[in-house]
Amino acid sequence: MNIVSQPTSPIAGQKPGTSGLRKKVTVFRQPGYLENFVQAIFDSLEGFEGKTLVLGGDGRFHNDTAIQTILRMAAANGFGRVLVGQRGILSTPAASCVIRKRQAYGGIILSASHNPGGPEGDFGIKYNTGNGGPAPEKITDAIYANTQAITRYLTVDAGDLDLARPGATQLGGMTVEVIDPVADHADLLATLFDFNRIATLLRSPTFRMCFDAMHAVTGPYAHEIFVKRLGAPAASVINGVPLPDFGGGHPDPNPTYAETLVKTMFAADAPDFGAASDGDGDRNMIVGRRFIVTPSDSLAVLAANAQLVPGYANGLKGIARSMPTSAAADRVAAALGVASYETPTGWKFFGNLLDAGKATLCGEESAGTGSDHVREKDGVWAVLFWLNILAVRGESVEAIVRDHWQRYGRNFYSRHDYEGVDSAAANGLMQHLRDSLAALPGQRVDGHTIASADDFAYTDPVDGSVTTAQGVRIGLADGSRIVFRLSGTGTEGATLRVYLERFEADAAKHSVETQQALAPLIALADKLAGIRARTGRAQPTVIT
Ligand code: VG1
Ligand code: CO
Repeated sequence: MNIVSQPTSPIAGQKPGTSGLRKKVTVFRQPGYLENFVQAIFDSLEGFEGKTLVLGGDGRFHNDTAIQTILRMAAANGFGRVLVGQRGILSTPAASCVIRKRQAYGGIILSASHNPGGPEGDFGIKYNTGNGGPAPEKITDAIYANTQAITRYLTVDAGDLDLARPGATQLGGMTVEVIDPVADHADLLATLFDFNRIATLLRSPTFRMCFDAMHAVTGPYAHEIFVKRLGAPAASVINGVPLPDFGGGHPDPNPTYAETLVKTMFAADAPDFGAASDGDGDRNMIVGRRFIVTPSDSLAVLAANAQLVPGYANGLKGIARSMPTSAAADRVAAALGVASYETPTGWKFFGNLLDAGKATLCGEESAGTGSDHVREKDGVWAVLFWLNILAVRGESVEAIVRDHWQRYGRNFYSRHDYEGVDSAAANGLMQHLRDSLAALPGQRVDGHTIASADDFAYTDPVDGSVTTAQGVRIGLADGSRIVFRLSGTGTEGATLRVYLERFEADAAKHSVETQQALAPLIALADKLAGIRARTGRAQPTVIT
């Protein structure tokens, strides 16, 4: 088979963000766009000749075409074997699981996660290393540098392969093995949780669950695990068929976009437990009957109840959370006497802590939770963790969370997103905040005393790498906090994220509505950053 060296030239803007390179499908379909980036990945790697690459995606529009292109390029670049999910499907956590279990050199995951799909939607690609986790910045920086210097990409002269049936075929000197996308991941999850106990709960006539796969990648995983292995009624999984455009929806499991689930869980005859996952299956949303669990609280509750779950019964090594995530998990870590870590946003920053055995559980306020079983956040894992806790405690989701607040206090928390803001306005707002940092501490504004103000920088405790400019943090004298940062996953304009947090020890005040409890902070955020004036937005696009 002919290896073709195709001349090409750099394409601007191929800089990976929080989680890989994300652009509009129309951008990815430009000649050479995907090829340049994939070659830049391969050119940043060493010693992969003859080794195994894992390949799969969330099934969104363009997934199948991109996979065929990448297979040809992997063969031309000298990989020995590619393990590709059947029909090109692998959820992000499943890809991480397969990389680890099969000791692959690395993997390529095609996904724009929670971003919408379809011909006018978004597409994305990211590289994961041999530990199964997202490439650290050292590698993503090298990939970006390669995209700016590229002169050729390598491919082979071959047609498309049939990826519908499991089994092996040859592509030039490389073996392509089509694997079951679900089995390895489901088997791993079965080792962590008490499947017998969860099965008893799910088969009980007095317990009902609703899992919304949002027409994204978790449909087949949910069917296999909840329905086939655990015996939940088939109707427990809704929107379970993955569609290239996610049925026109926005596969982001939050109260705004998971509208069907929220309606179901707030109806008079609501099920006992509701959950959803995102485009690529790494996020989770947990909902009780008429009760939404904030992701930051969910991490804290999982940590506090980990001893009830077989895979974590021996204790946690530590708990890591991204900086904007609420400090609820820190309180649990302190009570357990284990270390807590605060990292920049994005799962790639947890990899070293997990590899070094410093952390067992990790979480982000954006509905991502996971553990050292893989090196990605894991939506179905989080759902099983909750089910395991519910099965053991026999209480409602709401009762468990309220009991948690009673014990540890409540970290009122909310994130306000302003999507599609003019980039210059968003950058101007951040610059204005950065310029005011030095003068803020000690100031009194509308009755609040500002205790600290900085732009979050992180020194990795394992390899000493430093990451700067990760978000402006403003701390108040009463322990409340406002964080401002710009999203690194969007494809249109800028998304401003404002994270608000206030601790309340007094259980008598735990039932106050969240936005009301945070109202003084919301007003202060606007005053300090000039959100309305600078963005022209009176309201956030999404509140979580
Ligand atoms: C967002 C979230 C972040 C998450 C990232 C990838 O990033 O805030 O917590 O790790 O998405 O999640 P940003 O830069 O837009 O805030 V996913 O489910 O895309 O893989
Ligand atoms: Co995701």
